[in-house]
Amino acid sequence: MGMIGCASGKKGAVATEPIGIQLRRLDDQSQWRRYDVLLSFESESDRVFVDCGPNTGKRDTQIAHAGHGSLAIPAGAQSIDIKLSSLLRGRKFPGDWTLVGAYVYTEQPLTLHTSYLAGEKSLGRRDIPIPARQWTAVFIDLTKLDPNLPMGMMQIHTDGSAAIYLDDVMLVDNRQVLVDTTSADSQLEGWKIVRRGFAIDGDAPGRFRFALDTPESASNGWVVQQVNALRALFTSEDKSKTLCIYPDGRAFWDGVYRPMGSMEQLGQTIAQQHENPAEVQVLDESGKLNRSTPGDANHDGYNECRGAYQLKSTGSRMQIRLTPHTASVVLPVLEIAGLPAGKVQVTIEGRLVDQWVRMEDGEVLVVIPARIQRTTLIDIRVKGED
Ligand SMILES: [Ca+2]
Ligand SMILES: [Ca+2]
Repeated sequence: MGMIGCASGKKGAVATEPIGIQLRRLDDQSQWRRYDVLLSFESESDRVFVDCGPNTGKRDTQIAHAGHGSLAIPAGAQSIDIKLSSLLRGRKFPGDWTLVGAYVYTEQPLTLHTSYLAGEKSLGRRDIPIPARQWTAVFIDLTKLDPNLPMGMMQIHTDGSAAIYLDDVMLVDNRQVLVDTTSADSQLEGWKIVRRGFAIDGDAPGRFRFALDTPESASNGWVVQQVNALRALFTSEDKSKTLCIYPDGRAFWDGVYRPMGSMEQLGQTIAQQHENPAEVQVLDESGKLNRSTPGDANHDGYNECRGAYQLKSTGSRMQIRLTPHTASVVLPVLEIAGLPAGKVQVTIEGRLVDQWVRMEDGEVLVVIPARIQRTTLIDIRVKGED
Protein backbone atom coordinates (compact mmCIF):
# COMPACT_ATOMS: atom_id res chain seq x y z
CA MET A 1 0.00 0.00 0.00
CA GLY A 2 1.48 3.30 -1.04
CA MET A 3 -0.04 5.49 1.60
CA ILE A 4 3.10 6.87 3.03
CA GLY A 5 3.69 9.62 0.53
CA CYS A 6 0.26 11.15 1.09
CA ALA A 7 0.75 11.24 4.80
CA SER A 8 4.09 12.94 4.94
CA GLY A 9 2.53 16.20 6.03
CA LYS A 10 0.82 14.51 8.92
CA LYS A 11 3.88 13.11 10.54
CA GLY A 12 4.32 13.75 14.20
CA ALA A 13 6.30 16.88 14.86
CA VAL A 14 9.77 18.25 15.19
CA ALA A 15 11.73 15.31 16.48
CA THR A 16 13.79 17.13 19.08
CA GLU A 17 10.78 18.20 21.17
CA PRO A 18 9.86 16.06 24.15
CA ILE A 19 6.73 14.03 23.47
CA GLY A 20 4.76 15.86 26.14
CA ILE A 21 5.25 19.17 24.39
CA GLN A 22 4.33 17.65 21.05
CA LEU A 23 1.09 16.35 22.49
CA ARG A 24 0.21 19.71 23.90
CA ARG A 25 0.95 21.38 20.62
CA LEU A 26 -0.88 18.90 18.42
CA ASP A 27 -4.07 19.06 20.43
CA ASP A 28 -5.55 21.84 22.40
CA GLN A 29 -5.72 19.85 25.59
CA SER A 30 -5.37 22.75 27.97
CA GLN A 31 -8.11 21.20 30.08
CA TRP A 32 -5.96 18.24 30.99
CA ARG A 33 -4.58 18.29 34.47
CA ARG A 34 -2.13 15.50 33.76
CA TYR A 35 -1.64 12.52 31.52
CA ASP A 36 0.50 9.43 31.30
CA VAL A 37 1.52 8.01 27.94
CA LEU A 38 1.45 4.23 28.32
CA LEU A 39 2.39 3.25 24.78
CA SER A 40 4.21 5.57 22.38
CA PHE A 41 5.46 2.91 19.94
CA GLU A 42 8.89 4.44 20.08
CA SER A 43 10.19 0.96 20.78
CA GLU A 44 9.25 -2.47 19.40
CA SER A 45 8.28 -3.75 22.82
CA ASP A 46 5.14 -1.58 23.01
CA ARG A 47 3.54 -3.80 20.36
CA VAL A 48 2.92 -6.70 22.70
CA PHE A 49 0.27 -4.80 24.62
CA VAL A 50 -2.00 -4.46 21.59
CA ASP A 51 -3.78 -7.46 20.16
CA CYS A 52 -5.32 -7.01 16.72
CA GLY A 53 -6.06 -10.58 15.78
CA PRO A 54 -4.27 -12.75 13.24
CA ASN A 55 -2.85 -9.83 11.27
CA THR A 56 -0.52 -8.46 13.89
CA GLY A 57 0.35 -4.81 13.93
CA LYS A 58 3.77 -3.56 12.92
CA ARG A 59 5.68 -0.62 14.22
CA ASP A 60 5.65 2.13 11.61
CA THR A 61 8.21 4.91 11.52
CA GLN A 62 6.67 7.04 8.75
CA ILE A 63 3.45 8.08 10.44
CA ALA A 64 3.37 9.09 14.09
CA HIS A 65 1.19 11.21 16.31
CA ALA A 66 4.19 12.13 18.39
CA GLY A 67 7.77 10.95 18.28
CA HIS A 68 8.90 8.68 15.43
CA GLY A 69 6.73 5.60 15.63
CA SER A 70 3.17 4.33 15.68
CA LEU A 71 1.51 0.94 15.44
CA ALA A 72 0.26 0.15 11.92
CA ILE A 73 -2.69 -2.23 11.92
CA PRO A 74 -3.43 -3.64 8.47
CA ALA A 75 -6.86 -3.49 6.87
CA GLY A 76 -8.98 -6.48 7.75
CA ALA A 77 -8.51 -6.29 11.50
CA GLN A 78 -11.87 -6.25 13.27
CA SER A 79 -10.85 -5.58 16.80
CA ILE A 80 -7.92 -3.79 18.38
CA ASP A 81 -7.50 -4.75 22.02
CA ILE A 82 -5.32 -2.61 24.22
CA LYS A 83 -4.42 -4.76 27.21
CA LEU A 84 -4.65 -2.31 30.05
CA SER A 85 -4.57 -5.04 32.69
CA SER A 86 -1.06 -6.01 31.58
CA LEU A 87 0.04 -2.44 30.98
CA LEU A 88 -1.11 -1.22 34.35
CA ARG A 89 -0.30 -4.27 36.44
CA GLY A 90 0.15 -3.26 40.04
CA ARG A 91 -1.24 0.21 39.54
CA LYS A 92 -4.46 1.65 40.86
CA PHE A 93 -7.06 1.94 38.14
CA PRO A 94 -8.89 4.06 37.35
CA GLY A 95 -7.77 5.96 40.46
CA ASP A 96 -7.87 9.66 39.58
CA TRP A 97 -7.76 9.04 35.86
CA THR A 98 -10.89 10.14 34.06
CA LEU A 99 -10.13 9.08 30.48
CA VAL A 100 -8.25 6.32 28.71
CA GLY A 101 -7.61 6.32 25.01
CA ALA A 102 -5.27 6.78 22.10
CA TYR A 103 -4.89 8.62 18.83
CA VAL A 104 -5.70 6.99 15.52
CA TYR A 105 -4.98 7.83 11.91
CA THR A 106 -6.36 6.38 8.71
CA GLU A 107 -6.18 7.06 4.98
CA GLN A 108 -9.93 6.61 4.53
CA PRO A 109 -12.71 7.97 6.72
CA LEU A 110 -14.34 5.36 8.94
CA THR A 111 -16.22 4.99 12.18
CA LEU A 112 -14.65 3.25 15.14
CA HIS A 113 -16.58 1.75 18.03
CA THR A 114 -14.77 1.89 21.32
CA SER A 115 -15.54 0.41 24.68
CA TYR A 116 -13.91 -0.63 27.88
CA LEU A 117 -14.19 -4.32 28.63
CA ALA A 118 -13.83 -5.63 32.17
CA GLY A 119 -14.79 -9.24 32.77
CA GLU A 120 -18.22 -9.60 31.21
CA LYS A 121 -18.95 -5.92 31.38
CA SER A 122 -18.66 -3.48 28.53
CA LEU A 123 -18.72 0.20 29.38
CA GLY A 124 -18.49 3.62 27.84
CA ARG A 125 -19.28 2.49 24.32
CA ARG A 126 -18.76 5.27 21.79
CA ASP A 127 -18.97 5.51 18.02
CA ILE A 128 -16.29 7.86 16.81
CA PRO A 129 -16.09 9.07 13.22
CA ILE A 130 -12.47 9.25 12.09
CA PRO A 131 -11.77 11.65 9.24
CA ALA A 132 -9.14 10.73 6.66
CA ARG A 133 -5.53 11.73 7.28
CA GLN A 134 -6.03 13.42 10.60
CA TRP A 135 -4.88 12.12 13.95
CA THR A 136 -8.05 11.80 16.02
CA ALA A 137 -8.48 11.29 19.76
CA VAL A 138 -10.33 8.12 20.69
CA PHE A 139 -11.03 8.21 24.40
CA ILE A 140 -13.36 6.53 26.87
CA ASP A 141 -14.80 8.13 29.99
CA LEU A 142 -13.70 6.21 33.08
CA THR A 143 -15.57 8.26 35.65
CA LYS A 144 -18.52 5.86 35.85
CA LEU A 145 -16.32 2.81 36.10
CA ASP A 146 -16.86 0.60 39.13
CA PRO A 147 -13.45 0.56 40.84
CA ASN A 148 -14.16 -2.95 42.10
CA LEU A 149 -14.25 -4.46 38.63
CA PRO A 150 -11.15 -6.38 37.57
CA MET A 151 -8.91 -4.34 35.26
CA GLY A 152 -9.75 -4.96 31.63
CA MET A 153 -8.95 -3.75 28.17
CA MET A 154 -9.84 -0.98 25.81
CA GLN A 155 -11.37 -2.34 22.66
CA ILE A 156 -11.61 -0.57 19.31
CA HIS A 157 -13.84 -2.17 16.71
CA THR A 158 -13.50 -1.38 13.05
CA ASP A 159 -15.11 -2.69 9.87
CA GLY A 160 -11.63 -3.50 8.65
CA SER A 161 -11.97 -1.36 5.52
CA ALA A 162 -8.73 0.52 6.04
CA ALA A 163 -5.40 0.26 7.78
CA ILE A 164 -5.30 2.07 11.10
CA TYR A 165 -2.35 3.70 12.79
CA LEU A 166 -2.40 3.85 16.56
CA ASP A 167 -0.20 6.03 18.76
CA ASP A 168 0.01 7.47 22.26
CA VAL A 169 -2.16 5.18 24.29
CA MET A 170 -2.63 7.21 27.44
CA LEU A 171 -4.42 7.92 30.67
CA VAL A 172 -5.72 11.44 31.17
CA ASP A 173 -7.04 13.32 34.16
CA ASN A 174 -9.19 16.11 32.74
CA ARG A 175 -10.96 16.97 35.97
CA GLN A 176 -11.42 20.72 36.14
CA VAL A 177 -13.18 22.72 38.82
CA LEU A 178 -14.91 25.46 36.84
CA VAL A 179 -16.22 27.27 39.90
CA ASP A 180 -16.43 26.52 43.60
CA THR A 181 -18.04 29.08 45.86
CA THR A 182 -19.46 26.54 48.31
CA SER A 183 -17.07 27.60 51.05
CA ALA A 184 -17.20 31.32 50.34
CA ASP A 185 -18.36 33.27 53.34
CA SER A 186 -20.20 35.90 51.33
CA GLN A 187 -23.97 36.10 51.19
CA LEU A 188 -23.92 34.46 47.77
CA GLU A 189 -25.53 31.11 47.34
CA GLY A 190 -22.50 28.91 46.70
CA TRP A 191 -22.16 26.27 44.03
CA LYS A 192 -19.59 24.03 42.48
CA ILE A 193 -19.31 23.04 38.84
CA VAL A 194 -16.79 20.43 37.76
CA ARG A 195 -15.92 18.97 34.38
CA ARG A 196 -14.76 15.41 34.62
CA GLY A 197 -14.54 12.81 31.87
CA PHE A 198 -17.26 13.63 29.36
CA ALA A 199 -19.66 15.27 31.79
CA ILE A 200 -20.19 18.54 33.62
CA ASP A 201 -21.56 18.17 37.14
CA GLY A 202 -23.09 21.00 39.08
CA ASP A 203 -23.95 21.05 42.76
CA ALA A 204 -25.70 23.83 44.65
CA PRO A 205 -25.65 22.14 48.06
CA GLY A 206 -29.12 21.55 49.48
CA ARG A 207 -30.77 23.30 46.53
CA PHE A 208 -30.18 21.40 43.30
CA ARG A 209 -27.74 19.38 41.25
CA PHE A 210 -27.33 18.93 37.54
CA ALA A 211 -25.33 16.76 35.16
CA LEU A 212 -24.71 17.62 31.54
CA ASP A 213 -23.09 15.51 28.84
CA THR A 214 -20.29 17.08 26.83
CA PRO A 215 -20.19 16.67 23.04
CA GLU A 216 -17.78 13.73 23.39
CA SER A 217 -20.50 11.63 24.97
CA ALA A 218 -23.64 12.99 23.29
CA SER A 219 -24.19 14.56 19.90
CA ASN A 220 -26.23 17.33 21.53
CA GLY A 221 -23.77 17.68 24.41
CA TRP A 222 -23.00 20.98 26.13
CA VAL A 223 -19.97 23.23 25.90
CA VAL A 224 -19.06 25.68 28.67
CA GLN A 225 -19.31 29.29 27.54
CA GLN A 226 -19.08 31.01 30.89
CA VAL A 227 -19.03 29.83 34.47
CA ASN A 228 -18.64 32.06 37.50
CA ALA A 229 -20.02 32.61 40.98
CA LEU A 230 -23.27 34.10 39.66
CA ARG A 231 -24.04 32.21 36.48
CA ALA A 232 -23.25 29.30 34.19
CA LEU A 233 -23.85 29.51 30.47
CA PHE A 234 -23.66 26.51 28.14
CA THR A 235 -24.22 26.06 24.44
CA SER A 236 -24.90 22.91 22.52
CA GLU A 237 -23.12 21.78 19.34
CA ASP A 238 -26.19 22.96 17.59
CA LYS A 239 -25.37 26.64 18.01
CA SER A 240 -28.95 27.74 18.56
CA LYS A 241 -29.22 25.81 21.84
CA THR A 242 -28.36 27.60 25.05
CA LEU A 243 -28.68 26.79 28.72
CA CYS A 244 -28.24 29.44 31.41
CA ILE A 245 -28.27 28.48 35.09
CA TYR A 246 -28.09 30.70 38.16
CA PRO A 247 -27.05 29.40 41.59
CA ASP A 248 -30.49 30.28 42.96
CA GLY A 249 -31.98 27.64 40.64
CA ARG A 250 -33.20 29.81 37.81
CA ALA A 251 -32.55 28.07 34.51
CA PHE A 252 -33.35 29.13 30.96
CA TRP A 253 -33.34 26.51 28.23
CA ASP A 254 -33.26 28.23 24.85
CA GLY A 255 -34.97 31.14 26.52
CA VAL A 256 -37.64 29.02 28.21
CA TYR A 257 -37.74 29.25 32.00
CA ARG A 258 -37.43 25.79 33.52
CA PRO A 259 -35.89 26.00 36.99
CA MET A 260 -33.59 23.55 38.73
CA GLY A 261 -34.78 22.24 42.04
CA SER A 262 -38.11 23.26 43.42
CA MET A 263 -37.97 27.09 43.44
CA GLU A 264 -41.08 26.99 45.59
CA GLN A 265 -40.48 30.43 46.98
CA LEU A 266 -39.76 32.44 43.89
CA GLY A 267 -40.60 30.16 40.99
CA GLN A 268 -43.93 31.70 40.10
CA THR A 269 -42.72 35.29 40.44
CA ILE A 270 -39.69 34.62 38.24
CA ALA A 271 -41.83 32.84 35.63
CA GLN A 272 -44.03 35.94 35.48
CA GLN A 273 -41.21 38.45 35.25
CA HIS A 274 -39.59 36.31 32.55
CA GLU A 275 -42.78 36.47 30.48
CA ASN A 276 -43.28 40.13 31.19
CA PRO A 277 -39.93 41.78 31.96
CA ALA A 278 -39.61 45.07 33.76
CA GLU A 279 -39.06 48.32 31.96
CA VAL A 280 -35.48 49.54 32.20
CA GLN A 281 -34.68 53.20 31.60
CA VAL A 282 -31.14 54.53 31.45
CA LEU A 283 -30.82 58.01 32.97
CA ASP A 284 -28.70 60.99 31.94
CA GLU A 285 -27.30 59.48 28.76
CA SER A 286 -25.03 57.36 30.95
CA GLY A 287 -25.52 54.47 28.54
CA LYS A 288 -28.31 52.62 26.84
CA LEU A 289 -30.34 49.48 26.87
CA ASN A 290 -28.78 47.01 24.42
CA ARG A 291 -31.63 45.57 22.36
CA SER A 292 -29.51 43.53 19.98
CA THR A 293 -27.82 40.78 22.01
CA PRO A 294 -28.06 37.25 20.61
CA GLY A 295 -30.85 35.53 22.54
CA ASP A 296 -33.04 38.61 22.99
CA ALA A 297 -35.90 37.32 20.86
CA ASN A 298 -38.00 40.49 20.74
CA HIS A 299 -35.25 43.15 21.06
CA ASP A 300 -36.61 44.70 24.23
CA GLY A 301 -33.28 44.60 26.07
CA TYR A 302 -34.25 41.62 28.24
CA ASN A 303 -32.33 38.58 27.01
CA GLU A 304 -34.59 35.55 27.42
CA CYS A 305 -31.75 33.07 26.91
CA ARG A 306 -29.79 34.53 29.81
CA GLY A 307 -32.64 35.89 31.92
CA ALA A 308 -30.82 39.22 32.12
CA TYR A 309 -31.30 42.88 31.21
CA GLN A 310 -28.64 44.03 28.73
CA LEU A 311 -27.01 47.40 29.23
CA LYS A 312 -24.19 49.34 27.65
CA SER A 313 -22.45 52.04 29.62
CA THR A 314 -20.74 55.02 28.01
CA GLY A 315 -18.62 55.90 31.03
CA SER A 316 -17.71 54.80 34.52
CA ARG A 317 -21.14 55.44 35.98
CA MET A 318 -24.60 54.41 34.95
CA GLN A 319 -27.96 55.01 36.53
CA ILE A 320 -31.02 53.03 35.63
CA ARG A 321 -34.62 53.04 36.67
CA LEU A 322 -36.37 49.70 36.82
CA THR A 323 -40.17 49.57 36.75
CA PRO A 324 -41.87 46.19 37.23
CA HIS A 325 -44.60 45.18 34.79
CA THR A 326 -45.62 42.44 37.20
CA ALA A 327 -46.59 42.57 40.87
CA SER A 328 -42.91 42.35 41.75
CA VAL A 329 -39.53 41.63 40.22
CA VAL A 330 -37.20 39.44 42.27
CA LEU A 331 -33.44 39.19 41.92
CA PRO A 332 -33.20 40.98 38.57
CA VAL A 333 -29.99 40.33 36.67
CA LEU A 334 -28.13 43.10 34.85
CA GLU A 335 -25.40 42.55 32.30
CA ILE A 336 -23.41 45.70 31.66
CA ALA A 337 -20.93 46.23 28.84
CA GLY A 338 -18.65 49.21 28.43
CA LEU A 339 -17.67 49.85 32.05
CA PRO A 340 -13.97 50.65 32.48
CA ALA A 341 -11.70 48.37 34.50
CA GLY A 342 -11.86 48.70 38.25
CA LYS A 343 -13.93 47.83 41.25
CA VAL A 344 -17.64 48.04 40.64
CA GLN A 345 -20.01 49.51 43.17
CA VAL A 346 -23.70 48.84 42.79
CA THR A 347 -26.34 50.49 44.92
CA ILE A 348 -30.09 50.13 44.89
CA GLU A 349 -31.87 53.14 46.38
CA GLY A 350 -28.58 53.95 48.10
CA ARG A 351 -28.10 50.44 49.54
CA LEU A 352 -24.88 48.63 48.59
CA VAL A 353 -25.12 45.37 46.61
CA ASP A 354 -22.17 42.99 46.53
CA GLN A 355 -23.42 40.44 44.02
CA TRP A 356 -21.42 41.27 40.94
CA VAL A 357 -18.68 39.65 38.88
CA ARG A 358 -16.47 40.92 36.10
CA MET A 359 -16.63 38.42 33.25
CA GLU A 360 -13.82 37.43 30.90
CA ASP A 361 -15.00 39.78 28.18
CA GLY A 362 -15.02 42.69 30.65
CA GLU A 363 -18.78 42.81 31.03
CA VAL A 364 -20.14 43.12 34.54
CA LEU A 365 -22.85 40.80 35.79
CA VAL A 366 -24.97 41.99 38.69
CA VAL A 367 -27.72 40.18 40.57
CA ILE A 368 -29.83 42.63 42.56
CA PRO A 369 -30.71 40.85 45.83
CA ALA A 370 -34.12 42.42 46.21
CA ARG A 371 -37.80 42.17 45.51
CA ILE A 372 -38.76 45.28 43.57
CA GLN A 373 -42.38 46.36 43.65
CA ARG A 374 -42.21 49.92 42.36
CA THR A 375 -39.96 52.06 40.20
CA THR A 376 -36.50 51.75 41.70
CA LEU A 377 -33.19 53.51 41.08
CA ILE A 378 -30.07 51.42 40.56
CA ASP A 379 -26.66 53.07 40.41
CA ILE A 380 -23.59 51.32 38.97
CA ARG A 381 -20.18 52.94 39.10
CA VAL A 382 -16.56 51.94 38.78
CA LYS A 383 -14.41 53.11 41.64
CA GLY A 384 -10.66 53.01 41.06
CA GLU A 385 -8.73 49.81 40.46
CA ASP A 386 -9.72 46.31 41.46
CA1 LIG B 1 4.83 7.61 18.86
CA1 LIG C 1 -36.44 40.08 25.09
